[in-house]
Order: sequence, then structure tokens, then C-alpha cells
Amino acid sequence: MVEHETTPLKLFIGNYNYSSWSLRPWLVLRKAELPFVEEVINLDVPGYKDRLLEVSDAGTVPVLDVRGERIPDSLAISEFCAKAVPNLWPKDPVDKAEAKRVVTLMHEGFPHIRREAPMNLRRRTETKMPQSCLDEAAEISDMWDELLGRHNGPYLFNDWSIADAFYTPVATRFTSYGLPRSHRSDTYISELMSDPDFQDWEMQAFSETHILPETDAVNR
Ligand SMILES: N[C@@H](CCC(=O)N[C@@H](CS)C(=O)NCC(=O)O)C(=O)O
Repeated sequence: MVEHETTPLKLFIGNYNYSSWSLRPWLVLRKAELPFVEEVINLDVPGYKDRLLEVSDAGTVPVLDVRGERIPDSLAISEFCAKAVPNLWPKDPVDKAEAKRVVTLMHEGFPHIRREAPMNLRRRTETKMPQSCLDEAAEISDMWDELLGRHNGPYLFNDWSIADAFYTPVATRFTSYGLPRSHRSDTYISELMSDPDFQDWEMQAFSETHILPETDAVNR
């Protein structure tokens, strides 16, 4: 038996409503069926940065505790899960390389959609979004279309993979900010939003009372 099966993993996360980076590895751990406990660190409250730095030198969430060792970063945690459990990346090596490419695109890119349409699960607005944000949304919708068409969806590489975990928080932004998308991308968004694990996370977000006024005010 792998040792971490006897010692539960612990995932430190930010607010359910706002922490898109936390949602990604949380979904991966759920799909991997690795038992884990979670601890929420509310962001932007007095002393929160000290608490983040106590948990890891990265000073950010998510962080995974593995028997006292800390793994910061959503992608590093996802890779840890993929080493422990098969099938979190596509099996076909070319598809796997492509999945890693689109995950890296999300992990490092799309600055406008991240800044101008931050994840905010409780939010529904019809405000006109900045053109830079609309341009990135169109780029993402085109990319989803191409992958869903080529792999014959429902997920980007047909079976659920880490790529879908990385784009779930993006799908929530299309819903929150009414970002334009193709019919096929809309179907993909509905698939991700009706995922039972995502819905468990969303329920926690809806019952959370802590708010981040600055995030709520973006493009109000
Ligand atoms: N590249 C990191 C980014 C993590 C990140 O920026 N997390 C945000 C919360 S979603 C955070 O901890 N921010 C700390 C702060 O606001 O000071 C990852 O993929 O995990």
C-alpha cells in the first residue's frame, strides 16, 4: 500500500467563491479518488499572508501537505496526483503532450480574463467586458471548439483530464460575466458546471459568507 493512502493528504485552499487556483487541484484530487482533508485560508483578511507563509514559502494557495512535505502550485499538485493515479492525463502520448500544452497556456497565460473576469462563483453580470477580455474569451472558445471537435467531447480530450480541471474555473467566468461562446463551447461549459464534484465545491462557495469587496467590484 502506498504510504499516503494511510495518511490523509491535506489541501490548503483559498475561498471557495474566488480561489480559481485552489479549485483546479481540488477537482483533480476528487477525480483521482485520493482521500484528502482541506483547510480554507480566507484571503485578504488581516494576517492572511502570514498564515500563507506559515503553510509554504510560496505564500499562495493551493498547497498540498504530503506527510509534512508541502507541494505548492496547482500544476505541481496535479502532477503529483497523476503520478499516484493513472488516467488523469490522456493515455495517447500525443494527446497527453497537447493536454499539457493547453494546461500550461492556462497556468501561464490569459492575463486579461484572469484580471478582468476573476472567478466569482456567486457573480452574475451583463456588464460589457473590456475588449482584451472578450478577445481572450474568443481565443479560449475557439480552442475548446477545436479540441472538442477533434476528440469528439464531452471533455477536451474526450475522457475527463487535468485539462478540464484547469478550464473549469474559466468556464465559470463565461457564466458569471456572460462571455460570448460558440454552441459547442456552451455545451462544454454546461458539462463542467453539472459535474457533481464541481457542484460540491460550488455549494461551499454559495454558503461562504466572507467576501472580497475588490473582486466583487471588478467590472461591476
Ligand atoms: N501559480 C500558482 C498561483 C497561486 C495563486 O496565485 N493563488 C492565489 C489565490 S487563487 C493566492 O494564494 N494569492 C495570495 C495573495 O492573494 O496574496 C498556482 O498555480 O497555484
